[in-house]
Amino acid sequence: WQAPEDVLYEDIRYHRAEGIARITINRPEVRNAFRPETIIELLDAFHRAHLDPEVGVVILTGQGELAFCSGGDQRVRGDGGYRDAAGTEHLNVLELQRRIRSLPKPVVAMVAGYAIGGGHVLHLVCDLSIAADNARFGQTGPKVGSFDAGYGAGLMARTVGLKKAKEIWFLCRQYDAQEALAMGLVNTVVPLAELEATTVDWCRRMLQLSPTALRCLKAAFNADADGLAGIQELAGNATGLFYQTEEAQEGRNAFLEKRPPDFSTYRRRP
Ligand code: 2NE
Repeated sequence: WQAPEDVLYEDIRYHRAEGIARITINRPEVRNAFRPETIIELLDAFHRAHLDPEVGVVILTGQGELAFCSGGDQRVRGDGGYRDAAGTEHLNVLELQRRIRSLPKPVVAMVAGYAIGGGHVLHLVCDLSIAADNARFGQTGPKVGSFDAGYGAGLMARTVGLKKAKEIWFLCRQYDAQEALAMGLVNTVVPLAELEATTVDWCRRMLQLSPTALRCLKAAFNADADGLAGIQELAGNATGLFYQTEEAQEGRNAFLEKRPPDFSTYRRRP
């Protein structure tokens, strides 16, 4: 048993219990739209979940039943990005997308209500998406003068196929949960009343599994789409595992003991 941990933020909530970190966008009055400060808090929360050895799985969700996230807060959109309180314009949600991808633990989007615009891309970059039957998905960029030509386009195409991805972006339609399931945009659809229980059940199942295997698999799934940064994630796991071998430790020990390394006992495996 671990003590629950709650961390105080303004725009989001962070709660950890039973190895699960739950990160909730808490701006229901704007359908959980994000402003730059929301993203700064989310970056911090995901970093916290990354570093916490007690956390094995992360849930990203929105407060309430009406929305997961409706994307960038249009009220603070300036001419070159989203304005923070000091007037600086940001597109820092892109950094958050990368952080979710590079977090070496599964991230599950728990979606009730709208996942729209930049909020839709946020669920897309999560490893798994569990949708309530009231969930609605879509991009609005071309309607509101915006687009996401990074993961929003490329990962979308890898997820639902090129034709469907173009339809999503070119028509700016909304799709219900069953349509999203049919196109492979979400993993499952459950009644709204069962959303939380199902999500926690899926998380508990993953917590039973090898964390190293899940970590390496996540990096493997991301590697090609993420280019050298993706290969770096995957390769970093190999380095971390190699460091745990006597062979690697012989190199370190020899340096510290100021002697030549002796790798002669380590066999070349086929
Ligand atoms: C999300 C959606 C479909 C919900 O519709 P509905 O009918 O359920 O609610 P309603 O009345 O539209 O919204 C409730 C309140 O939330 C605000 C609304 O203005 C409204 O406020 P009041 O009238 O009550 O004062 N609200 C909702 N979304 C907001 C937003 N994103 N920013 C600020 N206020 C918002 C419907 O609300 C909708 O379509 N929302 C807009 C979705 C959208 O276009 N998002 C931006 C896409 S661009 C983006 O996210 C992006 C990007 O493309 C690239 C980089 C970074 C960001």
